[in-house]
Amino acid sequence: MATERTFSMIKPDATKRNLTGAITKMLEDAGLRVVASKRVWMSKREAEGFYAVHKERPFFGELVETMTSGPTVVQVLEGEGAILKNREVMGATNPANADEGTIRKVHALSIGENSVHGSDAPETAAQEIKYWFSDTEIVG
Ligand code: DAT
Ligand code: MG
Repeated sequence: MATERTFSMIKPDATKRNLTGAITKMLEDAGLRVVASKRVWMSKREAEGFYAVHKERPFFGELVETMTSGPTVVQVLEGEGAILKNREVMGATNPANADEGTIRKVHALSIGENSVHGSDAPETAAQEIKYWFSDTEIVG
């Protein structure tokens, strides 16, 4: 499998509980390398743009409100098969369905406050990395 980059976010529910280090360690322990990282308190407009694919969903308002409720840590992760690997370490969207040992099983509070985001495909990974980072901010 090829070395890939994916986009990850540690969401406000997790930063508020001081879990940035604990979650980053779970990502690193899975073989992912943090090649870019910054803390941002996203605006409503940034959250709406980032999650535009979900704008017709009934939970969109709640999603934007949650994502703007505190600081987020946005990261680029690099590794073999990084996109799928990150999704595996994250666990299912609803923590009630997440496998043991996954970030969402261990740390998420609910389906809405589920602690982490990860890109789901090469196209979204490229788009999402570009949404938050310039090329010079990524140091492999
Ligand atoms: P994922 O974050 O696992 O890729 P997704 O892309 O389907 O999941 O949804 C994006 C986010 O929207 C998800 O992390 C939390 C929120 N969300 C999804 N379904 C929801 C629901 N039924 N109720 C509340 N929030 C939801
Ligand atoms: Mg998604």
